[in-house]
Amino acid sequence: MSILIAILFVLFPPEDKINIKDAWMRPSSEKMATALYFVIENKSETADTLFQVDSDLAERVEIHETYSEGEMMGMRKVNFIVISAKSSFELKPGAHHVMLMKLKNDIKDGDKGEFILHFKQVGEIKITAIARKPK
Ligand SMILES: [Cu+2]
Repeated sequence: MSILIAILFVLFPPEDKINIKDAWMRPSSEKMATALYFVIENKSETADTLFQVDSDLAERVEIHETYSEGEMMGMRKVNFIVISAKSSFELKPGAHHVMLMKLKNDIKDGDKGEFILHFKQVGEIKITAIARKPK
């Protein structure tokens, strides 16, 4: 039986339930802030929740949303992002993003940074983001 399972595993490797694509961040300077963006693909049959992001690049890391009230545009902290089953969610300029505050070093075009994303269902996912200007 276990041989059969092993063969099936080789023929049909389990797909990652959560897939992170196109991770990038804006170049910025020490002590300043910047934002991290990426696409979350949820291929599973259940919703998942991103509730924390860790990074050594900044003193503080928060998940933010952008809002507008009349003429006023701003951003504020949210505690989590829910990604519905079989759907994807894009963090992008003018919308949800991960805010990096009080950067420990300059981030220049082409620099890479590592982040750990914490999800309720799948746990930790480590990603690498590249610094570039918005397209
Ligand atoms: Cu922000």
